[in-house]
Amino acid sequence: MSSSVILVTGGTGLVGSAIRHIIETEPAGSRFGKKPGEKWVFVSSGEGDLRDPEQTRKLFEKYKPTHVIHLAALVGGLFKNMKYKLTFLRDNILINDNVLHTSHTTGVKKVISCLSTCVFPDKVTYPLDETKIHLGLPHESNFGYAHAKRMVDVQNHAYKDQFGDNFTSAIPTNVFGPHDNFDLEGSHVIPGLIHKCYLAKKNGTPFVVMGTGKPLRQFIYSYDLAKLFIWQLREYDDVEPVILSVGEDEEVSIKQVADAIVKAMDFQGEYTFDTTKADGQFRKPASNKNLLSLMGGYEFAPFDKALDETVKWFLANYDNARTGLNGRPTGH
Ligand code: NAP
Ligand code: GFB
Repeated sequence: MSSSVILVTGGTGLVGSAIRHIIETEPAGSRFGKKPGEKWVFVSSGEGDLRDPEQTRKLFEKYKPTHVIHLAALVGGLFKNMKYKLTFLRDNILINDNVLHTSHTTGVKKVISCLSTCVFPDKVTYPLDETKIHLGLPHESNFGYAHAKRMVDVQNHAYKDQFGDNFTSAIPTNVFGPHDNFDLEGSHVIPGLIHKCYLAKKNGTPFVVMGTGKPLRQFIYSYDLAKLFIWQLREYDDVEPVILSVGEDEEVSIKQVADAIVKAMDFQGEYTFDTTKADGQFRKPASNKNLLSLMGGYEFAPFDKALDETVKWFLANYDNARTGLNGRPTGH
């Protein structure tokens, strides 16, 4: 990719910040490091609301990207998804259509969009693999977000079919790491529980986990996901999506996650489960066999070590993090 401009939409979020960290810290010229002639641009919604076609056009005119890693989205945990299904559907459809169509009209050489394992059907044989995206309805709790994300795979195939555009996508599992959204209501489980455990320790109140603690999830550390996106940008040119995930054998229960957070926070207080709250989808086990065969293998960070680093980052950056308690916006 001699002289190229890589635009990362959603460049200020959990995943975008991780890609920036890897590109800025990995040895230049290495597999995941910055290559000569590459200019990386990380943008926030402050530089352009991608729900608006005109603002999207202006952003592309300003940076003239040759490649796009499209991460920008309305993102949230189970409880926010359950509450705002239409907003998750419409905002993400608008953002994705504007980014893909502007990439097409401005001749972008490659776009990688970001889906999520919650796009897969809720009732299908496990493990989930890339061939099963459209084989049934997604889980009720997040059908708005899931259908908007599935549509990206349909759009990619249509742009490829009619115009030959090199638009593809990635399907990460649940992600965690520094710069996450730690808002108590809208966040995902790991940042939500880290924040709740922090407040329980600080205020001497019980640490309350939502639901039964039985659901199972796979969690990928944001810095690992960042490297996989850089690999996909440089070494993968197929329209078919790729699951970017730790292995199926890395599934953990929400209770195991909460136990690990209690340990990482050295919390000694009362620790309970509020079983009146929703569990959401019981599990969504995704296979990373395709990824590992394409990449020739990859060593993921151990979960406990990555969780410790995330807790340390949160404690060190509490005043400026997206906690929902300090005026920093935690999502649209
Ligand atoms: P995040 O931390 O909430 O960051 C979202 C990013 O998108 C921010 O940079 C935000 O800009 C930008 N954005 C939001 N609405 C926008 C708009 N209308 N116009 C322009 N920019 C907008 O999200 P994330 O967790 O990094 O997610 C990144 C991608 O990964 C998303 O596509 C998400 O669906 C996908 N994903 C996430 C997970 C997960 O567990 N987090 C799992 C699977 C897939 P501001 O900083 O200005 O708000
Ligand atoms: O991470 P999470 O919100 O997303 O929730 P999903 C995972 C599980 O954690 C659920 C439990 O079983 C929750 O009941 N949980 C326990 C909590 N305590 C908490 C808490 O304090 N906050 C949260 N958020 N959960 C999302 C989809 O599903 O996965 C999104 O809705 C997206 O669209 C995301 O795909 C990656 O894994 O259930």
